[in-house]
Amino acid sequence: MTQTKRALITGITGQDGSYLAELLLEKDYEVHGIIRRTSTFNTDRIDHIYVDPHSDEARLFLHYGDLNDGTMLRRILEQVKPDEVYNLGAQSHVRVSFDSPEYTVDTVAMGALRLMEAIRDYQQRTDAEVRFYQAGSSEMYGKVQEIPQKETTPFYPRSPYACAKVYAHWQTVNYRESYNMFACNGILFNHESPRRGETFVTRKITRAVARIVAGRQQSLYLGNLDSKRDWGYAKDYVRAMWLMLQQDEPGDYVVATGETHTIKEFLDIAFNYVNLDWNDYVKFDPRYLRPAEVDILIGDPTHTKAKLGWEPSINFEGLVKLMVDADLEAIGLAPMSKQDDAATVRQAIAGVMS
Ligand code: NDP
Ligand code: GDR
Repeated sequence: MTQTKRALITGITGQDGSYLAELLLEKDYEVHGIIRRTSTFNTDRIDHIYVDPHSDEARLFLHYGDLNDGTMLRRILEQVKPDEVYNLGAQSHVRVSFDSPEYTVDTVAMGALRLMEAIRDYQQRTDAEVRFYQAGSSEMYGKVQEIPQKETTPFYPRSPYACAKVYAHWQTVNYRESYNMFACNGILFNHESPRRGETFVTRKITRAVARIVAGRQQSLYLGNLDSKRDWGYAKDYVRAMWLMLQQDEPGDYVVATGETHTIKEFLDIAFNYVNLDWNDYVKFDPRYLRPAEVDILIGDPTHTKAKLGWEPSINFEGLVKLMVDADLEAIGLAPMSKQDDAATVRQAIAGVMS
């Protein structure tokens, strides 16, 4: 009989944490997540997989903790005794990191260090192997050095967030080389889903599309529409994280689609899908510009595909439509994919506008 594996996830309430928890439960893991204490519940993304821990069925357990609190991390590690740790927790908004650099760096850079130190001590004391995944980002590439970006492309971070991720990346390499830890860096390019936070540009757009269709919003304020991103689907990307920790040797992996698109192209598909023209709704607000922008990201996933056998399941257009459909449904409208013709949407708009 195989023994149940235990995984510990920081950032389990986030987009990726929720998909990863789902995937690991499907694979019969016992899943433990670190959540922050909040004055109201913020577990919406994982409520559907949560079972009362008093039940024999429970395989998902939540622990209060914070990446900024090393004592709690150590305590949770001792308690959970995980086989795998996925460090997904972060202040993950690039624009916000310019406003709040100290907090961002403390969570993203020092948080990763605190967690790795806790694992190092736990491993040394118990002799148990703990496999570690660090959520690295294409933002680390920042200012263009090479296109497409791959594992060997030099980093040139352009925000406090990206600098902190570079620190965490190199500490992960160091813990692997210094302490023989099974530590992997995923260098993940932008990945989106209906669970994407509402202030990231993709979800901001698809949510606005649904609200405009429902007559609840008239304008959408955005910043730079010319930057290019390599957008994939979050559900595919958490599969790559898991695969990294199942290999014989630890390593670093670029996870990307290999395609890049502007924000304008995203707007085109999202608004055209509901037969609207984004030029009629989108307005510029300089508040959403960054002091330094990352102009173009496009990843080369060749190594990851060959080594992990990983493939993305959905293309750019499919992703945008999936997100618009989910936001239409969330607001109580029929998704476009289930409508016979787009006239229904025009009727819906006419209905709510009249
Ligand atoms: P989200 O912003 O959706 O989720 C972030 C998670 O981190 C939330 O669960 C949040 O908790 C938690 N968190 C924030 N601060 C702390 C803290 N101090 N201590 C513990 N937990 C904390 O991010 P994603 O799911 O999109 O991304 C997951 C990881 O992958 C992040 O590290 C991100 O930087 C990285 N990444 C993401 C990419 C993407 O395109 N999505 C691409 C590359 C890397 P709470 O709910 O309480 O706020
Ligand atoms: P990013 O994602 O910074 O790439 O980081 P985001 O969606 O925030 O920005 C993408 C691009 O869109 C432009 N943009 C806007 N962005 C936001 N958020 N809001 C706007 O109104 C707006 N208008 C234009 C931005 O300038 C930028 O060029 C995401 C995060 O998930 C990180 O945690 C992760 O590491 C990287 O992806 C890979």
